[in-house]
Amino acid sequence: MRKSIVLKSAMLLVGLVFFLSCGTDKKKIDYPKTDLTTSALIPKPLKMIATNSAFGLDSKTVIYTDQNNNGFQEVGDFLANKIKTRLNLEIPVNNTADVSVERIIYIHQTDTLESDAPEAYQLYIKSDSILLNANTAAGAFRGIQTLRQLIPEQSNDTLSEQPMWLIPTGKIDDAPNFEYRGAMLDVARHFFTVEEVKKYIDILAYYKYNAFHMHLTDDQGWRIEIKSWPKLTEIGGQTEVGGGAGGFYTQEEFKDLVAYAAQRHIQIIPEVDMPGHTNAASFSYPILNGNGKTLEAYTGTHVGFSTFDSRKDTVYSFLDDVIREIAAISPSPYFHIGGDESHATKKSDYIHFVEKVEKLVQKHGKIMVGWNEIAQAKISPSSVNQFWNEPHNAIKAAENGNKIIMSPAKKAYLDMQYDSLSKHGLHWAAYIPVDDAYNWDPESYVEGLSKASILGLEAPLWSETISNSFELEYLAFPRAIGYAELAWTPAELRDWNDYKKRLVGQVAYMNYMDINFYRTTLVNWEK
Ligand code: TNX
Repeated sequence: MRKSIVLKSAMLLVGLVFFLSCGTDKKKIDYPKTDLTTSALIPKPLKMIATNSAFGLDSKTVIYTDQNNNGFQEVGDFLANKIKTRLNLEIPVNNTADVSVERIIYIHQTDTLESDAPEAYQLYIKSDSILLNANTAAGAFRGIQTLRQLIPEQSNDTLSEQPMWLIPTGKIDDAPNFEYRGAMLDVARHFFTVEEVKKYIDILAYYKYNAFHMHLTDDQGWRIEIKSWPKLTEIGGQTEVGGGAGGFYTQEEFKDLVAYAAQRHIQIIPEVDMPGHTNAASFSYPILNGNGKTLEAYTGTHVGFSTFDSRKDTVYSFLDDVIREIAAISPSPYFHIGGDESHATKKSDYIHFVEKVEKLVQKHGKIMVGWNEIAQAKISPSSVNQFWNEPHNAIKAAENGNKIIMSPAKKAYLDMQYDSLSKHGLHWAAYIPVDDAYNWDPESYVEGLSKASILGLEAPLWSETISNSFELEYLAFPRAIGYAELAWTPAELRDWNDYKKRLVGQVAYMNYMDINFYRTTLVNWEK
């Protein structure tokens, strides 16, 4: 079966190449000299070789993909779609009807790459063809982001009768350093609409992120519909920091977000934060409350005052329902239980709670993820620990066999201000200017933590001080672009001065996407 698919693809390719070489009216184009290795690619690929000519992307270009129901066709469609909206250029996908074809982009499944990482890819860019090889559709998808970044803003209108965008020729061999490359958005402190979330996901995809963690609940709001406990959103969804209207996602809307992300080969990891950070839940259903105090809606920014009653069976019946309903609409293998800053929960209650909730998460077929405090409990080695502030808990978790997601607040928190003049953000962990955000190594940040224990990197964006895309983007960009490189590119290939230049190369995209990025003076944006 497999062999016949490979054979079919190979024959198609041979046919295409033959077809191209037979084109009688094919013009020889005198491409200008290029240098692939100086392209403004972020994350920087593992290996690049320049062959100094160009591929002319124009209306005589077509995309072909494997058509074996393996997701490659969708990747081709995605590329064609982006080319259409960005360049106003219509490129057919897997449609051989048009005989004036002169150049092809062929997106091909192969098992012959140097790397067997699912997201590895290889790009051969020649004058009349681009061959993108990948192990999986996810790899092909990462590869087309590289290709998108290679398409210049301006077309060259002198080389042919129609506009032509020149892509430098050469070879790229690429694979990610970490399998988990995430960003988190807190939609609980302030609500973000489906459209706002989609815009963020779209930008993250361009920089090869593959995980989007949604902090769906906190003291100030509950943002996901739970059909068996409707007051969570009827009451708990109606508040946010500062007294605004809040909001929530229906399960249909959440599924829509999951599908949108999946189309970009990004998984959405849902987080229900507990046993602390639960005022909105307990205010909706007071039976859950464990802090003994009178409940009120909370619209401030303090943490650590709320807790579920970890000794009450009802709490676990409730969580069984919540986790079941979310797990049913969430294809990610992970379910995040929060577990941070439970200052109002007695330590013994906290441990009891985490151990019981881990069982519920597993019962619904998911791997538990929690903030670094969960290492205090006795949890299974398969669970994942997200390091934010306590290295000893990350080390303890690693010793227990847990994988670690690196999110050190002092380096990776997107809600930290750039400096004391920053319009939005907090600074309890640090000020994080754009160079500091880039100049550290997730692999050696926690002494004694080996690479084998690190699942990857995640950049959290807490939303106490931001409430819309404009403010979100001010904090996230350009730093989130740097974190994409820290997660993808190995340390020995990273260099701030080189990165800075490539970051300037992102301005065209950021302007096109209308991203309100922070114009740090550390970077010469004018160049
Ligand atoms: C700490 S980091 C928190 C959040 C806040 C954030 C603000 C973590 C696991 N908990 O509740 O929003 O600081 O920077």
